[in-house]
Amino acid sequence: MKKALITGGAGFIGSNLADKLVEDGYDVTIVDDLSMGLISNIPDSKDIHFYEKSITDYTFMEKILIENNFDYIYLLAAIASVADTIERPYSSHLVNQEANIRILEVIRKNNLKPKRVIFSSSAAVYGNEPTLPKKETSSISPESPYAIDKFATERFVINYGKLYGINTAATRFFNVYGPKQNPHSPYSGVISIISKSLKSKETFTIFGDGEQTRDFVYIDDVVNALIILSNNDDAIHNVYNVATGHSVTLNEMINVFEKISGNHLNLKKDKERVGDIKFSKADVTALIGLGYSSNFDINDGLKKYWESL
Ligand code: UD2
Repeated sequence: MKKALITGGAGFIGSNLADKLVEDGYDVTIVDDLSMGLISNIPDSKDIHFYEKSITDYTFMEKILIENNFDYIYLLAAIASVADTIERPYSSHLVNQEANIRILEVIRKNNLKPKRVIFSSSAAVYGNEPTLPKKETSSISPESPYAIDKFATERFVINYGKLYGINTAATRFFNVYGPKQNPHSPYSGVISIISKSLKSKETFTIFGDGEQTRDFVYIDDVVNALIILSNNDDAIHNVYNVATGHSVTLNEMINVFEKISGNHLNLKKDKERVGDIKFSKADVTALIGLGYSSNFDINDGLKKYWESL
């Protein structure tokens, strides 16, 4: 039985990945301190082993890594809110960077040989530099502590791989949406916030004119991308945008969502969010080269998401 570790496995992306790995017959260990994740996200299965621990508990992490000798390691635990990292740059750094490097150190010093270690980086690394679409080779401009830690850790992960012979890879997620994204956090993705407003008839606040664009990618595409990166050796020591390669404006997305749900969204406008990126879109040619295709455009993704709710 293949053994996988998912840090942040009670979170949005991690728990969806856990669902898929369990379905595919993996033995899955989840480490999550439940600071953002929810225990209810974790699939109920005898093949899941859940530890309510922070990845900054180095003694625990070392023990679990050595004892289990995982085949696949998914580094998804993070302080995922950009705003939160601006409030507490050092304590978030300890999670978003330091703890991940400690994991790499345990792997290096104990000569562990996982088939893959995948770190989740972010489109945030591209910052406000306006050239689109973003390729993995585009210039980067990490501006928040979040983006700086994501970029630096991504480099550590890739180069630890090259220097010490570890099979590492990294993803740069664009705007991921789908089931299990916690809509109650003010920093949650805009689509989950809108879904909550559509259901409860609460007013949704749109920041700016709604003409900002995003490359919204459905969670099933993201999980599929993680599986491809796990199984295709060409992915080793490379970083990949994970997105659809298409973008829509917020206004367009809201239109589609209203049609699908059959509900009207009560809207109010507020000023543009400080530091908001106006336009975003990924080039996913590199990931397509590994066999990926995005199966959910915004229409299909929102439909599946709404049905799941
Ligand atoms: C995404 C990531 C963030 C970081 C960033 C890098 C998510 C949830 N966040 O931020 O972690 O990687 O990309 O660029 O994926 N909006 C509203 N009303 C709301 C909430 C949001 O109008 O109540 C707008 C917001 O101002 C932005 C757009 O919707 O223009 C998308 O916001 P978001 O928070 O979902 O994602 P983003 O792209 O700011």
